[in-house]
Amino acid sequence: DVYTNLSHLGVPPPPPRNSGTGPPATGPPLRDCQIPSPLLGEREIKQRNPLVLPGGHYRPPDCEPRHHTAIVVPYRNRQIHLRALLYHLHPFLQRQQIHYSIYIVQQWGNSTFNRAKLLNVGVREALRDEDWSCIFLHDVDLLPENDHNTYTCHKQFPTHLSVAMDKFRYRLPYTQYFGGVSAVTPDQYMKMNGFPNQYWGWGGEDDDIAARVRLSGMKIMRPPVAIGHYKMIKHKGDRGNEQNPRRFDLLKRTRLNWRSDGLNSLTYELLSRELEPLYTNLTVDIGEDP
Ligand code: UDH
Ligand code: NGS
Repeated sequence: DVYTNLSHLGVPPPPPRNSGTGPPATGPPLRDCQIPSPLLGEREIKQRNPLVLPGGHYRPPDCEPRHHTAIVVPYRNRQIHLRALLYHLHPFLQRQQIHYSIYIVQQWGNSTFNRAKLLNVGVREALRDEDWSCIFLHDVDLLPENDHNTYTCHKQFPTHLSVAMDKFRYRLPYTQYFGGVSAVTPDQYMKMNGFPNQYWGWGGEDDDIAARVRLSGMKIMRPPVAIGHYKMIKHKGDRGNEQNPRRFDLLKRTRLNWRSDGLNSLTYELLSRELEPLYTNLTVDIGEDP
């Protein structure tokens, strides 16, 4: 310790410092902080968002909202990511004065994950609740970083929002990329016959959705790269969502299949619909890869 070496020069010893492991210098000793921190729970997030109603529903209290947006999140077994998303998204959407609800569409069971089919279920169930003017399709691990990235829809065409993700060094990885966060109006969704139901496992379903946009006579709108910034919470691949080896074959056939596979061929069983304090929890049996 440098002070010990200076004591012979008359330099007074330092005040006792909190070493980080022992008790603090004054007052009674503090108890160890709990792990995991109890301040990170959904109850605490609810306290920070007192105007959010059961089901994760919010309406600006002091003005008539111009936008009515449902946020649909395909989900299974990502609790830490879900908390971070709720912590971040509720205040973000309230700052934008949007009337919104958050829907978590949870795939029941252990069959291979099917992101696009869960999105179809989410859109259909959200539209049972309200006449949403815009539906956001939102991965659980993506946090918008710019308040001016508004969670609203373009009147004519589907929008891709996550154009600059940190993991792609804030650039689009390729021109047709449509993964992460996107948005459609109910009309646009209908026009493209929703999303494919046949992509079990990781990859390709977002490319199929992008192809549907084009095949149904629309194009993709995007915010400027400087606005569409997202942070992705780092994670490894999930068990039950291994790369889909059939994705390249399926993509070759989007042009033939998009009219017959999608919203108009969707079947599922809704097992429960719970109004949690911060979101609507839809648990759904979507079957399995035949
Ligand atoms: N999802 C779940 N649970 C799962 C799988 C996927 O909730 O078990 C949802 C979640 O909303 C996720 C989205 O589906 O954000 C997309 O899945 P993903 O995060 O696996 O896709 P992404 O392309 O990650 O973001 C690729 C796998 C990362 C492997 C990296 C190894 N280097
Ligand atoms: C493409 C995938 C997309 C995926 C994108 C980014 O290759 O589904 O990479 O992946 N398409 C196919 O596999 C056909 S990422 O870097 O996030 O792992 O979204």
